[in-house]
Amino acid sequence: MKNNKISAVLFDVDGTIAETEHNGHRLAFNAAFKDFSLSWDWNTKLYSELLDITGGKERIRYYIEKYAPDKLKTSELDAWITHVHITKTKYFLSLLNRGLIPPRPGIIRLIKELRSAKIDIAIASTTTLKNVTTLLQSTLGKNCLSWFNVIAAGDVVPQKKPAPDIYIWALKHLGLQAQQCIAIEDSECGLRAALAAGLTTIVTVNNYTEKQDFTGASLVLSDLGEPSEPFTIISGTSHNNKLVNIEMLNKIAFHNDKLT
Ligand code: XBP
Ligand code: MG
Repeated sequence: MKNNKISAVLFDVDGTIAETEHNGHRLAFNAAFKDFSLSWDWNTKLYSELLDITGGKERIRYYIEKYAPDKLKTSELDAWITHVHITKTKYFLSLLNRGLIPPRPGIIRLIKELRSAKIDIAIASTTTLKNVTTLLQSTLGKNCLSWFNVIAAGDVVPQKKPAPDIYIWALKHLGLQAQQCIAIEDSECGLRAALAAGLTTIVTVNNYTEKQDFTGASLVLSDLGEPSEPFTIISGTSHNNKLVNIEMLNKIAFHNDKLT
């Protein structure tokens, strides 16, 4: 980190850039299940458990193994899951394209600030690449993809979060060391992945993740905050800042605080 200044920020997508899970992915899974004449209904309580399995295809397989073992007899089960997942992605993209999934507070502000300051911006997500690009474009405008130095998503690595692979892949393509960067995550799985890649990590919680264990994070916040609506600190110190901006990110990275 040159002169105590960060070189890049790596953003998780689902739950961090937008609240995509409850009224996005979950609804899309349920809509796809209907198309396949399945009576499966992923309600809030069940989905909260299923979120421990990152990746939609992996999540469907886990559900089958635990709650619908008869389906294990399906011939070419992996291909069948992929087929269901393609339908699920179609529904999810349609929700995004209808503007039904807005960005979380502070996201647009911080990304624009990083861009103006020429700090690298990267994405490290478990979700399908097309979901990421569509969400970014519906949030930041059609031409925004060039703002991102690296978009790491989905199946580019075999092991999804909490494995560090997607962060390691993103750092390699940024050409940066973890110590020069900060990750922003929303979940314990995501935090574990970022920490295992050596990244200082800030967590912005949501309804699904607020009770999770964020040991090792540098700071846990309600959200990134806006000038008119500062964040709430859940744990850690914000060094007297009321919203996450570059000045604060540099302090967090330099102080190297870690929650125990
Ligand atoms: C996000 C996920 C994703 C989505 C589904 O985790 O777990 O799997 O729920 O996306 P993270 P796909 O925010 O930690 O990246 O169905 O496209 O796999
Ligand atoms: Mg997430």
